[in-house]
Amino acid sequence: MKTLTILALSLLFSFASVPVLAKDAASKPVKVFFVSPKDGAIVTSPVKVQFGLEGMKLRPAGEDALDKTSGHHHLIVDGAPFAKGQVIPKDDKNIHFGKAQAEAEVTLPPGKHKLTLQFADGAHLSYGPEQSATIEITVK
Ligand SMILES: [Cu+2]
Repeated sequence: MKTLTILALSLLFSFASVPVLAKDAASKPVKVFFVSPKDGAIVTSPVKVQFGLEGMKLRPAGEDALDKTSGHHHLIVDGAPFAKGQVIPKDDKNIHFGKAQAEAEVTLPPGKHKLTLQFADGAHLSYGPEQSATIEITVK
């Protein structure tokens, strides 16, 4: 009888946990990365840059500024990732892709450059270094 009760309870718990498990499986861990160019690549300007994203939704800036499951890409030229919650400035070195673009052509002077891809929310607040990627390329 005791065994049956335990069996019934474990069955109950396994069913109860199904929706939670299904939800976890659906939400992939967040990954921000460069599809191209590859780290260390030697390229010519303008450089075609392709942005990779997993576990977050790509969405135009301002659409839902408070949503923390979506955002847009930022390309930081010769800089560093922004701390979580920091507003990403908008200038020649901090390029926003507020139309939810997943690629861009970037004009860069010859030499070595550090490119950082930084994901941020609809209000341009950085999701922090854990949602960024940095590569070094050489422009011929
Ligand atoms: Cu932005």
